[in-house]
Amino acid sequence: MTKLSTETFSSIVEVDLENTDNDIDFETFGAAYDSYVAECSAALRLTLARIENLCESIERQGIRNPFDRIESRIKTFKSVKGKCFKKGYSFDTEGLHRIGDIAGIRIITKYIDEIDMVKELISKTPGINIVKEKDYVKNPKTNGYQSLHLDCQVEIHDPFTGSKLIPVEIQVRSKSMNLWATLEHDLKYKNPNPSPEVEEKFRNIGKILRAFDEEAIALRDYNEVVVENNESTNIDSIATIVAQTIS
Ligand code: 0O2
Repeated sequence: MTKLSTETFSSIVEVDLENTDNDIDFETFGAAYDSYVAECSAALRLTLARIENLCESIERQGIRNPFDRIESRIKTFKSVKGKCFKKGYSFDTEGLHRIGDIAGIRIITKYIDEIDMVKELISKTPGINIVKEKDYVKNPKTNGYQSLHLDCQVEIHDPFTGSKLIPVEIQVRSKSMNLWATLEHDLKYKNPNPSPEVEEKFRNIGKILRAFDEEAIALRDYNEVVVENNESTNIDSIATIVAQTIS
């Protein structure tokens, strides 16, 4: 049975604005954050439960489960303040509502071609509505960042305050893309302005990991098609065999 990981991930930018010269009322903003975060947490729990149900139904079908690991987090107040500052959003409820990733889920796949499978499965899951998609897998960012971002809306029901649509961001990426993003996250955290040489190295690592991801698919298909059919063959002819099998 699928066991959902309870791991959490942390935010990249945690700007501390408390000590800067400004007339922002952080106490009122903090109260608005606390009440909105309660709703975001409810939406996050609902979404995770729906993904868990989805994983169980995939396993009942006996098909390969593309969900290798699932992580989640609620954006900290410090990180929310940093994002409002960076984006020029107001430090109030309106500004909070413009941030689409206070509730965030990260889905890690083993193979790169499972990213679209996950998207397809989530799009068919009742109660999780994909409203916008940013595909940094097909169009990586200039720094080399790759990941599929699904901006979703999840309805929460409260007997006292009624129903509300809450944004939940789902990031889907392969293990290697996650490794890259984690390394870059750590670097940015320690050094927000890396040198052009370091940035170039990250772009190159991104390319190497992408090539690895493509090769991993070939190896997986080799195992599934050639080994399971008990055929002995040269690994160079895998592509031909796989193509023949698929067509
Ligand atoms: P954290 O650390 O996740 O809290 P918008 O364009 O306004 O709809 P947004 O949120 O500005 O959306 O941008 P986008 O493209 O959805 O990316 C937001 C999140 O993706 C980031 O959240 C990171 O989690 C991740 N991300 C995007 N670019 C990079 C990158 O270059 N490197 C790494 N390591 N992660 C990235 P936050 O809020 O920046 O931070």
